[in-house]
Amino acid sequence: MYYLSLEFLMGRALGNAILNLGLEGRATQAMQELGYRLEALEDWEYDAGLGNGGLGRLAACFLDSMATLALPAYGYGIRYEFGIFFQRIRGGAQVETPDNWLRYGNPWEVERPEYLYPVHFYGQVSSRTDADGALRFLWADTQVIMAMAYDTPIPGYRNNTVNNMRLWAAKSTREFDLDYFNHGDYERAVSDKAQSETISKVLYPNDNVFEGRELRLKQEYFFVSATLQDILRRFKKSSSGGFADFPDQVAVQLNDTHPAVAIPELMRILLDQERLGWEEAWAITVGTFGYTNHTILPEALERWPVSLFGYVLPRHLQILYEINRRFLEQVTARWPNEPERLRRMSLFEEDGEKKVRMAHLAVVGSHSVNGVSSLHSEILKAQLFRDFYELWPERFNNKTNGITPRRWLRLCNPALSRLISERIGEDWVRDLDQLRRLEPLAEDPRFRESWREVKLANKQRLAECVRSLTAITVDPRSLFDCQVKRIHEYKRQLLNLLHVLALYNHLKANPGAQVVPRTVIFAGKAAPGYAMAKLIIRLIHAAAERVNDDPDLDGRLKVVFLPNYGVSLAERIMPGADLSEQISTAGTEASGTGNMKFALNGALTIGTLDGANVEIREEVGEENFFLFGLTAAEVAQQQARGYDPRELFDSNPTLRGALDLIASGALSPGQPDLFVPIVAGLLDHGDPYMLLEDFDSYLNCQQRVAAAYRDQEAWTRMSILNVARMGRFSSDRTIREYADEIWGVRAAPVSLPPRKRS
Ligand code: 26W
Repeated sequence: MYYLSLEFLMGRALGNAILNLGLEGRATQAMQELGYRLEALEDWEYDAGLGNGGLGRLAACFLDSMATLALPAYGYGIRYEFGIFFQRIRGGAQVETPDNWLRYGNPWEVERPEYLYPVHFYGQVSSRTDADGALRFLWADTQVIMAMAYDTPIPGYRNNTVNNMRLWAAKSTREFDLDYFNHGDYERAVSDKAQSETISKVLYPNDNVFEGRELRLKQEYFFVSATLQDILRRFKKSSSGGFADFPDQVAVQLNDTHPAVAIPELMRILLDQERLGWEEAWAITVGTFGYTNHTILPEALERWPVSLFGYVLPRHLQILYEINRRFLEQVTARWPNEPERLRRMSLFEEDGEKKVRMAHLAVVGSHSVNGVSSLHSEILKAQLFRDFYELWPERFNNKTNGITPRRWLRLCNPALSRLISERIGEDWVRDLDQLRRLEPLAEDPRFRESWREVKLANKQRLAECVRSLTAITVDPRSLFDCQVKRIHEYKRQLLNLLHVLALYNHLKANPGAQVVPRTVIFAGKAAPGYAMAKLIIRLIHAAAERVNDDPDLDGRLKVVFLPNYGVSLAERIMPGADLSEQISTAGTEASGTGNMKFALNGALTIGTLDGANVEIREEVGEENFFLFGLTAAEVAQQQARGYDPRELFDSNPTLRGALDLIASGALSPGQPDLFVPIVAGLLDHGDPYMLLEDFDSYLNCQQRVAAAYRDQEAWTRMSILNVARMGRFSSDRTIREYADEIWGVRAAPVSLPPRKRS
């Protein structure tokens, strides 16, 4: 099984390796004897930040689960020299600096110069007829870049299995050395050589927005081409010849469309190199690939200009045309005389600049298409891929995301893990459904007391982290209200902020008000080119400045933005959270996985019926979940009808008060117009994510949250029940479903002979 992904957000490896290998006791002791704390040592490791957000972290959780389930599975991707940028805050604004994570070397990787493959770009295609009368295609005059393998071990949890993540680095070919002899320009020869190695230099920092850059297309093809050469080498080594059983021996999962060029690439290899006929090659290809969709946001869907695609990959463009011709023939056979349907389904978008629709390619070239939560998979069938679902209903399925309980509970929350294991043993680490056995303990006052003590200690740790990162002091007894994820309009950090400003106005108007003290914590990176997201970060800082410094509030409200959110910071935040903000407009968040990390660490969720929130609520019980807002169906209706945010603005004084605070310039002294685009986006540009529509419902819900928090016994009961019922959201469950229903792959457990004592 091969998991192809442009992103793997691994975070740190040391603690995870020690845990999975069962070396915690010995490693801790060894460090102690040397006069160190293991934790302090762990803090020196750079995060491997080779991803943006949810999709990249999901890939990392999947690798952990595949190894733990002893599946014969490989991760394949790119060894970026620079991962996701470091976020710093200067004057309340995001500043990006390069993540030079390899600066001091990387002890976890093994260089494999023996796995070195040529990858071709550009050039021309010519055709000729063979001696045997067959039409052959020749892709010539290409530029060649070498792909060199770097392997990182992926240890399973205490099962003697170590899988492999193979990442490719670009290396120039010797031809670049000979370049000098062609033009006699030594400096240019060296710079051309260096230029050719830029392919694996840097991760594109966009999350959920497509940018059609030539270098990005080259990255996608570079790693796909090297990976397929490696897969074919391994297949040929172990098979008895012939490709008939290729789909039985090989499963390739495409993590979104980013590696979808693998489809025409496998076709090219089978047709042009292995000389198979089209029909046979196509059956093998479709039988091999599965495609996972992770977003329906139109601006995130990959649509490459045909001119660019054909320039970089001319032979692949030809193959796409032929795939499309045959596909549309099939559509026509099923629905004669429906030109509109052909236009909708084509692999090529024809209005305006002609483009390749990578999502359509991925659906046509895969035997399985899945969404990442039940709601999202239904939306795929009913909307984004509706026509395709009518044609091939059997291809569509759901695989609700999950998270690895090793990193996201056992490793990041040792205190809670200890408390749990004291009562139900340690099997939950491998079998998260075991957490159910905590349910009766929710009624035990002494257990609840211990549960609260653990949470408080984790909040103290988080408060210390807040202080050291921001110099802001927060009270661990206040409600820790957390929204941490990429900054994006659809995730509605602004809605959260409107609540903060409404609270602020309320406290200013009612100085003696007895409210539940809150610490509202934000963290997340904005794509460097996403102006509105960056402005939202500035607004959060402006609000923090205003709120935190106001003596009238005497600590009843604090706002904090933690810089440089990533895997390691998440490991600090999740255990210390009371409230998890999962407030995207219904129908926009494919799944979410942060929602699962919070709930597994005992935070309660305030959320919409979006993504996996729906299933989390079903599992933990509606009485243990704070629900608000329109449903996805209501959002769609409302959008079809068209709605007027001004009306809501005029009729709701609380909302008006909060928005006026932003619009008046009061939060940005000296720059009165700074935040005007934010207010204009809501009032003048139609409020596409319906913040105003959900505002009232959200505020009411936050009041229910505060009321619930006052009753600490009841809150703790809910917290315990949330954790007890999270078993379904283990990525072990998710991976078992992929293995059984899509890949047809079974565990290959490793048993070692008993170790000799020395
Ligand atoms: C080409 C630019 C680009 C880059 C990344 C477009 C889209 C992406 C990703 C697909 C965005 C992403 O990370 N999606 C998230 O995937 C998670 C794992 O399935 C889900 O939990 C999140 O809801 C979804 O936003």
